[in-house]
Amino acid sequence: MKPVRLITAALTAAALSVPLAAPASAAPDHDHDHPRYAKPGTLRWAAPEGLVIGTAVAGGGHHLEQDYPDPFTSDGRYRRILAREFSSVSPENQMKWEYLRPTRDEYDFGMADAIVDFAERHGQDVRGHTLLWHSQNPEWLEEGDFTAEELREILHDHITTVVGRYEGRIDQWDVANEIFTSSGELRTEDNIWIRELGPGIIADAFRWAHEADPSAELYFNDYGVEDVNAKSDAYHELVQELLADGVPVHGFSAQVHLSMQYPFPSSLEENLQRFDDLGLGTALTEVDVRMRLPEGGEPTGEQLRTQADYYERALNACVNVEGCDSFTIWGFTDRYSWVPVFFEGEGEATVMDEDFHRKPAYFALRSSLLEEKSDGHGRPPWAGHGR
Ligand code: 9MR
Repeated sequence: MKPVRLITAALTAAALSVPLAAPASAAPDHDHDHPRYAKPGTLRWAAPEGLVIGTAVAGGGHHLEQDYPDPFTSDGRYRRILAREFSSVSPENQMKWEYLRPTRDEYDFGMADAIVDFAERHGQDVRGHTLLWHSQNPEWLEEGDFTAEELREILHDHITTVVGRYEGRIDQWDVANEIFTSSGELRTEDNIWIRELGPGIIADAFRWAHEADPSAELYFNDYGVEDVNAKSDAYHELVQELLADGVPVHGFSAQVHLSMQYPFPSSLEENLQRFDDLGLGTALTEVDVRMRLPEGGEPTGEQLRTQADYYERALNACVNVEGCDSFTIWGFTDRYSWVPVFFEGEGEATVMDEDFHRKPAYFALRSSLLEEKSDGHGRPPWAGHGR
């Protein structure tokens, strides 16, 4: 195999005033609610012990086609709120294959390193997203003419290199993302790994990730699995098979991209609970609640109240399940949300408006968190960890 070149200087460290240091090997002690980080009045401050409140870190993907510069590196106000409000971050695009792998022989860790460094400086967890997916793969991979043996080696090298680089620094990895269709069939056509290497590659991906970082919690992550339904049933079955085979699977997460056109997924808690009952951690990883906007683009008061209610119910489902230890929203400001770019006529899906003003959904989350904290329903220290 050719030597692999690491590009870390691609992102100017000076511009970020972040040293591009080699990753530490020991797991940091995340002091999420240390007063130095968790200022009174913020979401992370309101959160009960054992539950992290996360957000996606805007950059890459749809942002590249917008008329603003990279939010994470260029928007000071955005960065301040990111640090202040949240105790966990998920790179929105910056750890996907198309970002990390410009060519077969190169890794570009510039942005991923910057996010992990940022998180450490602000006492935040990191959720790594994602290692095995059918989407946002580079062309050299999707269009390449590789043998099965070569593809296996490419995936092994990727997982070993990426997970190993952040050993002890990434708390949860979305190892396999969106591997089932809505009817609960494995994506044997559009997922290159499953198509070319067979379903057994899923177990291998978890094994390789575990070898590279035994302290990271390894997750299945998907959308449309909020309710008990055919798709979440498929995960429930697969996970039991893998656990019986001793495969290191530690968690199941629902993305929770909701639309107010549809009723709230009322069996969310029941669904998380049945994975919890298998001994898995659970998490909500990409929560947002979009709405159809009236003429003029401004949501009505009633729409904002309904949205707040959806957010609150999603949070409560997680809070009520003991091992659900991470509640992450997919961006915190409408300024940078993926929603209007992907759904014509819909938007306003996040908890802050375009000018970072907090919406009813923000306050609903905060008061629910506070209530939970003051009720003394602090979550046991083992919640979601190494059970
Ligand atoms: O928010 C991401 C956006 O910037 C990208 O353009 C898009 C491309 O697929 O991916 C978005 O994030 C997705 C996430 O990685 C997986 N779950 C669905 C998310 C929304 O599409």
